[in-house]
Amino acid sequence: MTYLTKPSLHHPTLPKNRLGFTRRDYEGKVSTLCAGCGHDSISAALIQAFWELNIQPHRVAKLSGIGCSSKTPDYFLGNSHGFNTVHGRMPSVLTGASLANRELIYLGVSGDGDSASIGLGQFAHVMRRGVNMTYILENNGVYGLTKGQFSATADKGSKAKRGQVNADEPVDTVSVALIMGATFVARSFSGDKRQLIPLVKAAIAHQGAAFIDVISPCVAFNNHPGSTKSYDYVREHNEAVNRLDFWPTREAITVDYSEGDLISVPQHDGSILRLRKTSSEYDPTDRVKALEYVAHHAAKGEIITGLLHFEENAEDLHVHLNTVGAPFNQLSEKELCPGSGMLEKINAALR
Ligand SMILES: Cc1ncc(C[n+]2csc(CCOP(=O)(O)OP(=O)(O)O)c2C)c(N)n1
Ligand code: SF4
Ligand SMILES: [Mg+2]
Repeated sequence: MTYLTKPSLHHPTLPKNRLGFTRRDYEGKVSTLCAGCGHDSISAALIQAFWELNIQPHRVAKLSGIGCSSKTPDYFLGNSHGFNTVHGRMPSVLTGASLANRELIYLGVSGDGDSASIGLGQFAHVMRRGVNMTYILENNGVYGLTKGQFSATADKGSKAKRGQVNADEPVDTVSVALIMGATFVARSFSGDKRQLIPLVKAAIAHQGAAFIDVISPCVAFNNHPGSTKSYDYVREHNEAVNRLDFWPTREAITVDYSEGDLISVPQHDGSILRLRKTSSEYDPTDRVKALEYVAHHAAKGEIITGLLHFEENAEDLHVHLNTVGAPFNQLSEKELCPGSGMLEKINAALR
């Protein structure tokens, strides 16, 4: 047996969201990952975020590539649509699905091996095209599923479990996303759910390419002294530049911060992000400065986390392409195949 289905019994006193669902309704199968794997904490954060946002599970489409990280969509949102693609190809399959039906909420889940090596090209293009999605990269610096080889995000000088030292420069996926024009870019840590859950909620509300690089230690192959992706290392070197709070429209804002430290950002759906700055010099609206800040602190061995960049009035691929609003499966044959006359017209316009 390769997976275990969870029993569907519900305790009557479990808290329910506005739709009447408990957190159990957002869970999936029993995880087969190693006990303590950071990826399981990310699945738990996703369950919590979707439950708190009162999103009907059938409105979500989860897509992934390969690796332990890409297995995780089986462990949350069991009542959603899912597509486990092949190595590094999740972004193009997700782009196609999004173009065919913009009414679903798209969640891409990937690993550092999946996204930063064979999938680097697809990762870059899905960011620059502004595909409306939340892209979660579960970053442990190794190929966990194939027994712990260094991945392209492993830091130069980082030590493998058996002592080999990584000589290659790392691919910093946050910097790639920033350079490629992603309109929501964040970094977080699987061990910090207070930071991760609001970031996920805000990314889902964002209209455009939202990217969260989540450092997610691999307890089997990359959690030893000398690794820069271990629980201890990340806890010691984590510098959060801000803390986020997220309010769906219908809820009153109850927390009060001093105005100097606060940025309020309305989202396209009317929800509000509130960013409490923990670093007075950090401005998440300035893409170039964000790049510089992340690189400057990485050189000192610091891992900068929080909402690193956002564009308030972001546009997505549908706006860029002026696509039709209705999902393709709701269009008639006449609308989908307008006939040879129309094809001739298009061809004539291209001559
Ligand atoms: C085309 C292709 N090449 C190689 C593999 C072998 N492979 C399986 S998982 C994996 C690495 C996954 O690493 P990562 O994305 O970091 O996921 P993790 O297991 O660390 O979460 C590789 C190379 C594959 N499945 N397909
Ligand atoms: S091998 Fe590493 S990444 Fe894979 S489940 Fe185990 S701890 Fe997680
Ligand atoms: Mg990995």
